[in-house]
Amino acid sequence: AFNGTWKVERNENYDKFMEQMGINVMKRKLAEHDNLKVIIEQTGDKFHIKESSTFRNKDIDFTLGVQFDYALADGTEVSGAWEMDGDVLKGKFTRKDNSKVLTTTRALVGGELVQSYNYDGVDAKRIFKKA
Ligand code: MYR
Repeated sequence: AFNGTWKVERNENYDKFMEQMGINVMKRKLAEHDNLKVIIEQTGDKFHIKESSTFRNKDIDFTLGVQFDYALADGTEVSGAWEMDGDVLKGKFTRKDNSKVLTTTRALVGGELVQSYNYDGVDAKRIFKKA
């Protein structure tokens, strides 16, 4: 159901979230308008994701329930895993530099892909439309 090409359409509280992550204002301004596109291909428990933005192009492979390493666009390294809870993807990742936890979910809501983020008490959302 998550399969497809998704383009970010709007953000909610993303600037505050990035600020909490420690990202400086210049990078935050750029990141608000990063034109993020994710192509999701799910086969059973396995996901292949092609991420592209004004920052970079990146391919990510993971299996539900299996830990993997991931670097955010600003270089911050995290390690964690995605799991499926009903129709919702739930991710829990730990920053390697300070051991703080970032949680994220992906859910389909009214034909849109809603990705939520929480870090250190701050919530944000990015909402994607199918391309
Ligand atoms: C993926 O499924 O797309 C790859 C794994 C995602 C790991 C965690 C995502 C957190 C992204 C936070 C970005 C915010 C930058 C301040």
